[in-house]
Amino acid sequence: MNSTSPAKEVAPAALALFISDLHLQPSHPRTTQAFLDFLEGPVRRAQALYLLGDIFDAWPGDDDMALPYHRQIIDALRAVSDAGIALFWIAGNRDFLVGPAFAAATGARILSDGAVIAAGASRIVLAHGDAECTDDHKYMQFRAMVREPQWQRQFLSQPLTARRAIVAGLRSDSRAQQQEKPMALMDVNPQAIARLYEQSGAEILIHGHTHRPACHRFGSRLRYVLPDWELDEETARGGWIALDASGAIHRYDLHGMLLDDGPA
Ligand SMILES: [Mn+2]
Repeated sequence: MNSTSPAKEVAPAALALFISDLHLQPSHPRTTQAFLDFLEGPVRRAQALYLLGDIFDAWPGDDDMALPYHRQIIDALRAVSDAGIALFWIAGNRDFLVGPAFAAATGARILSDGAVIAAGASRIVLAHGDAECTDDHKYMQFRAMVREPQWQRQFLSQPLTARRAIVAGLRSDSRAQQQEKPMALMDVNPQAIARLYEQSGAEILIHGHTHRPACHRFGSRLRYVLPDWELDEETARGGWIALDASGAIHRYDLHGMLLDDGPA
């Protein structure tokens, strides 16, 4: 089986794949289908899939799992874990209310933001990325509030219909604010990133959130930023990061084509 040309040889078997920021929502059918195809395709040749936040554009609580749209996503994730592929989940700023019932239904393990995994001889720290956007003081205050267990209990005690409306309102507020905020506020803060390396002891960081896909190098430190997925607008974008058995990390575009980051 050596007949594939290099151009067609995409997304080889991997130890782990990393994605974030799909912002899945019923009004984005192409993005949703691309995610389902990804779960059926490249993910099946991996041993683990790490979902690093904002997989859903909104999540009012695990009792919304019965919604047919959510059911479809959950069933597709369940099929992946049933196939023996480990699923790991880190909350984003949109889907931070995903909880134990979702984890049980999908077979995913929920990790804390800043979790560290081993990759050969090196360590990789995983984060959504919102906690490192410390220049956005208003957001950091909001984040501290909504991550409090007491706030979450109180929020989840409201009727589902009310929560759906609140979550939809938060989304449109955040979209309006994003248009007013200076670009620098919307990116990670260098000191916050430095702290993440120091606290974790890792030299490699993978995060999403900023929608600015890249591979940044600072001396021996590497910072990979995941792309967001958007196939319902004119220019389709998306992609993932793969960790292979040798500990090498590569970025892939939406079509599974390798993006060249040059020598490591
Ligand atoms: Mn985000």
